[in-house]
Amino acid sequence: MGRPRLDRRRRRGIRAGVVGLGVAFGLIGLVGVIGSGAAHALIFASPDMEPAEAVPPDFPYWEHVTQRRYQGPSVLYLGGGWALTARHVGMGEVFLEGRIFAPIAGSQRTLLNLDGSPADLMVFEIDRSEGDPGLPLLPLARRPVERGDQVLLIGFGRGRARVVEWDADGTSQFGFQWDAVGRKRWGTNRIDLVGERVNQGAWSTITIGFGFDPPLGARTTRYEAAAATGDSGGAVFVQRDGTWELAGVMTSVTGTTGRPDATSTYGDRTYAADVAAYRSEILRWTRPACANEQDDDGDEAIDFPDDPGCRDLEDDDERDRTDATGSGLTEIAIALGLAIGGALALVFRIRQRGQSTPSSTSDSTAD
Ligand SMILES: [Ca+2]
Ligand SMILES: [Ca+2]
Ligand SMILES: [Ca+2]
Repeated sequence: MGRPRLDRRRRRGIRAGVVGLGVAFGLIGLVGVIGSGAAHALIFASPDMEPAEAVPPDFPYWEHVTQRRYQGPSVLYLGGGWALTARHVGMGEVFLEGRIFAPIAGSQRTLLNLDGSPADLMVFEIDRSEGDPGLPLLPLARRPVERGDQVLLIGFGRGRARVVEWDADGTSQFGFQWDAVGRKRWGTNRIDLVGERVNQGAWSTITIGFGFDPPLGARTTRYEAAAATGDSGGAVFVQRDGTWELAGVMTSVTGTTGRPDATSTYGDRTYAADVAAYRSEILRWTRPACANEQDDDGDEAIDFPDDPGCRDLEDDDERDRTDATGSGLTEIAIALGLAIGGALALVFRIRQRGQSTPSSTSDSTAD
């Protein structure tokens, strides 16, 4: 990770943070995958704020959060053969249900903002020719989270190693140095800001963000955590009406200057791409016709189970069997129309001939 800057220089700070989260330390993250892992992904506000359970209770999408095979940052499986991650993570082989799935060359799409500029967010398709991971479609948040919403974070980032202290303008500061390995863990936080545009090089991303609060703070959550290297591409989930929805994809962190590299401190902020802002484009690229929330066949019924042409959510054609028969009828009707046209033409020709024959007969008679 480069040197983060203060908020006034947030853009530079975010750029530096992004490199740290996803790419520069990615190879070290792989060590964490192989290693025996006493470590924790995400940085927790205190050791007793780390969850005891390996998987969040009553959470159905744990397996959808996975990682790239080689560089180790996080990748989200959307179901239906498509993966979502930060653009700076990029596409690659991913682990799902204990197997490795290769990406399909040329399938990657960088998601765009309404003004056409690219965001730090991308989708790519995985090769399922040797079997489907068998995971359901991941629900995507329809509306952005709001300030104060509690969120669940899941990523493959580095964990918290030791406390480090440094001097900043004459006052002693402390933080938590990141360990050398990444591992899949979960934590919580509370949304502090929404709709902030984060610019990083060529990418401009609509984000949601949350601060890293100390234990016992007024806004501190039970498993308060911040992102670290390797959490790029990791998930931010929100629960609404009993359903978990993907609300964000973690992309970057910002913090104050002067700290040692690879260190988190209270007040740091984690940013995630706002999934609600990119939802329609994600659906357009990644969802079959029966799950894309569009009326693809113009019968005013949308998707499974409302459109009777949809066998299931993975069906890529909203036209149903009746429609297929209908097209058969259309062909028959066209054929009949041609036949009728031919008959009419024939009758016409006969009548022409019939008319002309007497006249010619008449003529010839006249001859
Ligand atoms: Ca549809
Ligand atoms: Ca339809
Ligand atoms: Ca239909």
